[in-house]
Formats: sequence, structure tokens, C-alpha cells
Amino acid sequence: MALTKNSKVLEFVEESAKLGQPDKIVWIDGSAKQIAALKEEAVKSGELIKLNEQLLPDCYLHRTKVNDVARVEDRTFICTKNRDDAGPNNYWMDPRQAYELANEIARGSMKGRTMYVIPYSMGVVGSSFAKIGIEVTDSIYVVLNMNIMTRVGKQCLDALGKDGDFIKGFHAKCNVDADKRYIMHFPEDNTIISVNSAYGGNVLLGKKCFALRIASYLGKNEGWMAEHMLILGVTYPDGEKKYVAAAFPSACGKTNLAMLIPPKHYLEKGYKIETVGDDIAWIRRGEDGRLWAVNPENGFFGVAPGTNEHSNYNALKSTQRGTIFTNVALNTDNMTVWWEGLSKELPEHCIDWTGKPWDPAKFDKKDKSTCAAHPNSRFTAPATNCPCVSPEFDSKRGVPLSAIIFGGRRASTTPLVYEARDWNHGVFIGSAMSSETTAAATGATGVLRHDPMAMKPFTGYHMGDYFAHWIEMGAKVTNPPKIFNVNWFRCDKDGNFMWPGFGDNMRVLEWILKRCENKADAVETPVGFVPRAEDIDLTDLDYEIKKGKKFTVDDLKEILEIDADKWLKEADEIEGYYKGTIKDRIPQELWDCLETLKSKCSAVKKPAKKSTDKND
Ligand code: GTP
Ligand code: SPV
Ligand code: MN
Repeated sequence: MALTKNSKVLEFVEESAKLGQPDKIVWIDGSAKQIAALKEEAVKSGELIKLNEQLLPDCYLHRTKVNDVARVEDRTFICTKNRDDAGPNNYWMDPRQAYELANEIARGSMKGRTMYVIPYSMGVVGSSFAKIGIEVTDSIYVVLNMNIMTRVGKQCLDALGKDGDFIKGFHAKCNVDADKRYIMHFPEDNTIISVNSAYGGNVLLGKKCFALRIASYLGKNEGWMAEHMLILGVTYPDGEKKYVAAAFPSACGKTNLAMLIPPKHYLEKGYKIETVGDDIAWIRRGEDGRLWAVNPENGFFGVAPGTNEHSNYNALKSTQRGTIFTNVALNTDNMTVWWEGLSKELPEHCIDWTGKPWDPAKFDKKDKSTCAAHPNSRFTAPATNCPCVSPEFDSKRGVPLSAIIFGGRRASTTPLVYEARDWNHGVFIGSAMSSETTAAATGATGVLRHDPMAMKPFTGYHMGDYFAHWIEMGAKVTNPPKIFNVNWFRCDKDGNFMWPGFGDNMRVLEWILKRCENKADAVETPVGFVPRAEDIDLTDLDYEIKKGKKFTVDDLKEILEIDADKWLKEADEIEGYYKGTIKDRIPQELWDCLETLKSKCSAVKKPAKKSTDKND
């Protein structure tokens, strides 16, 4: 039975049903009883595998088709009337053509199935940040994941009232045919259509599709920002709290930083990190002239491989109940889950993520095809499970940001941390970000590509206009956060990560926050302000870069070094990207920053060595 009298919702559901032709329509009210019944049904059909109730209560494993394991950027479209409005960062399709194509694919595809209607809110229902979506889907997996990742149920329809507007999301699993897979966004119609996938970011339409692609477009028009950022709170020994947001590309460390456990001596002093969000931030101007952020999600869709008690205790703890695992391995000895990096010992009896018995003897770390869990296997865990979830998690007004941090995977050039000279320079740094690709999207991994503000796959409009929006937002706030860039992934000449990372990133965070309060030194370099080695606390750091080689102050100096030659090349690269890709919509302020970077690098560039060779 319909749970609302909102005629727009009823019309959308009716139209969707006409298209998909399901046998049955079920409205999701979000009640524990309804969710439990759906889990039971999914276990019966094999869509979910029930895990050990004692060890992992209320936890389930789901395996996707092998062709459906990550976001598909080349099949993700922004469908605006005007092609230019989608920009060079997006694949574009004419909206009329896109609707026709999607309708053709989805027509009748729900025959014999149930269509679920999921009313959900991104953000706390009733807060001024919150926005409501309705996703219809023929997948129980989607219902159960959305129920963890967003706030689901009748209260969302009540918030809409009789004629409130919402984001329409239509998902049809179809035959999970990769050649007919389309993730389409219609920002001008507040509509999302997803067909032929049943994986994470492609189908949990509240997440990347709504909370980033559609929301970034809304934010541009309404004067706020939707960003691919974690939000964390730092509590000082005296009880004061500061908040930081950080944008790193997919699988580059947001969840890990958001849940960081500081090194022992910080804990002993009374420092604490709390998680507000691990993937998405919606940011608005506050009346106090600061930027305020909320996490519109309600759970974590986190990368499983590499997560363990030491690397991310809080994430692991978050997955111990009420969690859905996707594409990890099943330990058949005790019906628990396993993935590479969970433990040093390999489980003896495992079913791999494709559903086949796994032979630990054949496991080779360097060969992804021998992995038991897919490199992009994930856990969907409720935020309330997280031991370090912030008391501000459900705050309606959000948290004020002291700093914004950008970062990516860069084997060289980019130092461990540096600070922008001002807001516009910070926007320049974000716009110029590059990072090596990861398994979070299909395609080659480890390829360096431009990923401005970690939003390359998620900006629902023209990237040049997005940069301009950042510049405008800065001009409108009297007390903007300071902007920084970090790189946890600098490598030595043998390809080993030099910086210990994870919990030790607290040492960098501390410098960042001190800079925000004018309590730490820095040196001015062509790229911005960089700490001196002695400005970063290395107390008790005992990290082995490789066997027998410990991290030293000299290593720190090396990863803080700015090589003007490399940065001149980087500047050329950025210019190539601006001119060749973004073209005429780059704001003048960013061109100015690029010129400044070049002239500052040229000024410090060592003069070419004079030859002393007499035969010369
Ligand atoms: P998405 O959910 O795809 O947006 O990813 P994310 O940005 O939240 O990344 P996540 O924290 O899940 O980390 C992804 C991978 O990076 C994992 O394999 C981590 O082990 C690794 N990682 C995270 N932080 C660090 C770090 O400080 N140093 C190193 N070397 N690796 C890290
Ligand atoms: C990402 O790729 O940045 C993710 C996972 O957070 S997904 O939801 O699949 O986009
Ligand atoms: Mn993400």
C-alpha cells in the first residue's frame, strides 16, 4: 500500500511500474520487521549468505556478477540539454535519447520480480541540509544497503508532505549485461536511471549519483557544495574540538583518515579523533562566516582489503554486526569473512569472491587474480557501529570546518604536506590534483590522471564551472577554512611507501591544525607553505620502510622537499590539462595561480651547473 499522498511520488512510482512491469510493488517503511523479512527472503534465494550469528551477528555476504564489481565511469552519463554543460569531465548523452534508450532496456525487465519503493533522506530528516530521494529498484540487495547507507522510511515521505519535491531514482537490475549498463543522470530533471548493474556506487543511488553528481549541480545553483570528502573531529587534551574535511580520490584513504587512532603519546595526552563522515560532505555557509559541513550518509561503504585491527581498528569494529559484505571471501570453517590484509595467516578453507574454492598455496600478493577477495570488495556498515563516531554525527547544523585537505596517490613530486597561501591558491591546488587510479572504478589501476578535488567522476556539470563555484564560495565566506594538500603515498626508489601513514597521519594533522591557529612554523616555497622537518612530531615513530630500514628525519626531509624542476614540469602538465581538457571555462584566478607557481619555481631553480671540465 502506498505510504504517501504526495501526487508526484505516486506518479513516479506508477510510471516506474508501467515501465518495469513488476509483479508486485512493496513500499519500504524502514521497520525492523520488514527489513528482517527481506533479509530472510534474500538468504532463501541465495542473494545473501548468512554469516556466523555468534561471531558476526546480523551480517551477510553478497557476491556480484564478475562483470559488475566497481563503478563504470565510461558508462556513466550526465544528460543535460546542452552538451557543454556536462563538461569535458563527463560522458554526455542527449536527455531524450538517454530516456529512450533506458526505457527500451528497462521495459518489462521487472516481470516476475518485485519493485521496491525506497523513500530515503540524505542528511538528518528535518535539517536544512537534508534532501529526500525515492529510489525504486528490483533488488533486495539495494534495499538493504540503502537502509544502512541512508535514512530510510516513512518519515522521509512525511517530510515531503503533499507536494514536496524529491530526487527520482530508477534502478533495474535487468540481466546485469555489461554492454547494456548505463548510469544516467538528468540534473535538469532531478532524475537518475541505472540499468544492468547491481553493484555499490552504480546502484545505491543516494550515494555518488545523488549526493555528489546531482547534489553538486544543485549546490552550484543554490550556493552550497557537495564534495567527495571525509569529515573528522579532533578533540584536544583541553576538550576543545576542531573539524577537518578531506578530499582524496576513491580508495586513497578517506575512511582510514576519518577513523584514525592517534599514536600512543597523543592518546596519553588526551587527543581523540571522531568520525563525522568517510566519503561525502555537504557544505554550507554559516551565519558566522565559516563553512559548515554535514555527512549526508548514514553508513560506510568501505574498502575491505587492507582493513585490519592495526590499520583501521574502528572500521573493522564497525563491520562486526549488521553489516553486508560484498565480494569478500567466505571462510567456510566458521562462516566468517576474509580478505587480503585482514590477517597474516591465510585461511585454510575459503570460497573466493567468485564463489569458487580458494587455494591459499597459489596466493601471490602481486597477482590480483589469485586474491580471495576482490580488490574493490566492500563492507556496508551502519555509522552507529563505529566506536569513534562523532557525537555531532546526527547534528542538524553540521560542524564548522577549520581546514580542508586535498590529497592523492603520488609516488613523487608532491610533498607529505603543504599549505595554500590563501583560498584561491587552495582552489588551484585542488584543481591541479592528480592521483594514480585504483580498483574503485573499472579500468587500469596505477595510472596517474587528473582528479580535481577528487571529483573527476562525480561532478555533475562542467569542471570549469565547478572551479568557478569554489572561487565564488571562498569570496562569500569571511572566515574560510585553510586549505592543505597531503600525500601519504610518496615512494622511495624501490617503490616502497616512505611515510608510515594510517595512525601516524595524526602527526601531519597536528601541524595542519596548529597552522590554522598560527601556532606552527613553516617555510614558504614555490608551491606554498611547507613544514620544516622539526615541525612534525616524530616521537616514538618506529616505522620500517623496508626490512632493516627505519624511517628517519632524513626521510622526512626527503618527503618534504620541493624540487623546483619537477614542479616546473608539473606546472606545464597542469597548463596542458587546463588548456587541453577544461579549456575556456578556467577562472582567471586559477590562471594567475599557475603563473605564480611557474615564476616562483623559475626564481628558485638552481642555475645550470657551470662545467669545470677543462676540455669543454
Ligand atoms: P572510497 O571508499 O573508494 O572512496 O575509498 P577511501 O578514500 O575511503 O579509501 P580507504 O580509506 O578505504 O583506503 C583505501 C586503501 O588505501 C586501503 O587499501 C588502505 O589500506 C590504503 N591507505 C589508507 N590510508 C593509507 C595511508 O595513510 N598510507 C598508505 N600507504 N595506505 C593507506
Ligand atoms: C568510491 O569509489 O569513491 C566509493 C565506492 O566510495 S562507490 O560507492 O562504489 O562509488
Ligand atoms: Mn568514495
